[in-house]
Amino acid sequence: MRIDRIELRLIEMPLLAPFETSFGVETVEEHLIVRVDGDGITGWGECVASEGPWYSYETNQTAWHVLRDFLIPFVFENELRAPQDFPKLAARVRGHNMAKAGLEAALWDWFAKGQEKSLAQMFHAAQQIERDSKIPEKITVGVSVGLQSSAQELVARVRGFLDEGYTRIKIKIKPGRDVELVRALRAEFPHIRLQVDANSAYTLADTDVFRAMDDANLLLIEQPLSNDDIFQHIKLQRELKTAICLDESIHSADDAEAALQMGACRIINIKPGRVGGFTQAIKIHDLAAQHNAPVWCGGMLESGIGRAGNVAIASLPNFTLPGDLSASRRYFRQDIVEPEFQVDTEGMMRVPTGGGIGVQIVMKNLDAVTQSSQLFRR
Ligand code: OSB
Ligand code: MG
Repeated sequence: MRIDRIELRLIEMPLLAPFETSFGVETVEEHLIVRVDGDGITGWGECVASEGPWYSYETNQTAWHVLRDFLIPFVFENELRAPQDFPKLAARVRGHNMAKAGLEAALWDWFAKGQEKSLAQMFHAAQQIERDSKIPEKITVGVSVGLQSSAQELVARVRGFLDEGYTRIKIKIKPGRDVELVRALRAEFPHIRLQVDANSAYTLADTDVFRAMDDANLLLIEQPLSNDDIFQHIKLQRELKTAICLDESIHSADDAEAALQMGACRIINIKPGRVGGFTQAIKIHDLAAQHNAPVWCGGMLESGIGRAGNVAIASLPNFTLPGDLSASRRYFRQDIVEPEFQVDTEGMMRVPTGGGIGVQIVMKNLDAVTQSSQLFRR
């Protein structure tokens, strides 16, 4: 069992519609694809850093540098017996969780294919709670809707997604475009599962904004205050009935424990990329279960490669809230995997059952979106 070739690609996939958040607008999704080869098996992973350091400090350029100069050599200089061996080696690198997670994902796929198991089977075997839990055939998924030009436009967009079958809607908010949007949606759709995501755009001085939406029956308020903050979220959560959910602030199971134990949030958004990979994501899932805190899987507008891993991890038992896992068509004209991810009329998505990520890479589509690539050998 030995990996002797690793390839990095920078890909650019145009989004069907611009995605606007409190930190900016994206029109093209730029990610890194990691391919590992050895023993006749190929593993694939996606690194969810972006073109700019807006959501986190990582960019595709920092991820490429950290992968090329540090993380890829770790794989060539050591014998890995399981995917969980990689984060132990990678721990020597401080931070750069997205770079780590992209390579770890490719290793999980490679090991899973070697054992003829699906990623969902691998993750269920690795978790510590409910070891005998069954892998669901399908999971309930949601859609994350970016800021629109007006409240009416947002209502129309949301109606479209509800008509497609989605049963949980998340909207992005930013100062000046918040309570009004929640009110407009509640007037049209009083009973839908609705939540908001601020992407760190507010301060404690804005507490009244959140009080004003506290009676709107929201599932949660995601990352209202500063990225990396725990302390101020404790103060805000004390003022609200609605659960706070942390995204940007949680980089590890230790962060999750601090936040849950001290009451900074009641729910955690798990993004494998943000926490350094599936190994750490499973630890957070287990820890949250011990705290009776629900988790759900966040998204980074992934291609089908990253989406496959997210869907597999979202099949674990404590992922009790629908994730930001939408159909390939919600993002892109054409995905780079086959079959594409689809959502049925009940708002559910199938969990792949094939080996590893359980979807095939469409090489001509991948080649068409590749901007640059580099090959590394043991
Ligand atoms: O905060 O959850 C977020 C996309 C890019 C960066 C941050 C976030 C998001 C999303 C998109 O909300 C979710 C998806 O992939 O559909
Ligand atoms: Mg978020």
